[in-house]
Amino acid sequence: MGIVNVTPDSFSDGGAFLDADAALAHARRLIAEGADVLDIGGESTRPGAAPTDEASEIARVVPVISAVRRESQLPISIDTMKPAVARAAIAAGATMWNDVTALRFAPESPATAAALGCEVALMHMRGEPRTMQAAPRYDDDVVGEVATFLAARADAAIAAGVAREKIWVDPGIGFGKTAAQSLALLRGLDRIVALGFPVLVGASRKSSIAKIAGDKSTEGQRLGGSIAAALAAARAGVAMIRVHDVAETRQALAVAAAIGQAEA
Ligand code: HH2
Repeated sequence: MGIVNVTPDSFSDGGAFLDADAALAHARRLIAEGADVLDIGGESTRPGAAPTDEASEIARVVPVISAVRRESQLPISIDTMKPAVARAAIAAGATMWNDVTALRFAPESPATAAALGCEVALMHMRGEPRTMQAAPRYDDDVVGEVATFLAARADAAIAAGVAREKIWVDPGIGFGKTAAQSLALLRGLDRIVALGFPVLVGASRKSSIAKIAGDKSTEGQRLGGSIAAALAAARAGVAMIRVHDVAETRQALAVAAAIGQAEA
């Protein structure tokens, strides 16, 4: 899954793709690099980010989704917590609703997801983006807590009418987690996979990569660590990996898969 941020303040590439034409150019590049899905977002969820209003978010993402859809049949995911934005994005051609609040932001979110009939990614987050990194605490077993939460959110989505086979789950690396907790989740991904839903994981360029590595790298300097996380995720059975660097990640996954294959 290649990331297309249409925001002025995303933690990694914010601002660079604010212009719809620039976002489209970036989307084209990720498609050429071999992305299987594009994740298009118009609101930053970086720690401390200010919320974006619904109309601005729609105005950012819809032109990009429509433009990509005009030239490609690739699945498109809309990264939003707002049901109105999800509705507009799906109408413009998106096929998945990627919700970092796991359909908890608005009371009508689960019913909206059911009515849209699209795929839905349910992500674990402790708190909300503005405050989530303020001393996140878990019981001893962060993986167990996240797995229990994701199972409960999947149940809630199904109860609201979302088809079971449309549901993806995501442990939310870096969302209300210390680097040690994110590391525990990367180590315990097999237990999230065991829930029985396809798993999506995004560790690409996140600050936890630098903290785990013990370096002072900036976002653009975290490709090596991001690839290490992607390989571990693939090994654990994760179905989709959300990344900024599609070509490099694909190459790493291809080589790791080839090495892992029995000799013909
Ligand atoms: N991470 C980010 C945003 N959306 N969605 C899912 N399902 N999983 C993630 O790990 C995830 C996500 C944060 O990354 P990015 O979009 O690059 O930055 P920003 O949130 O500032 O737009």
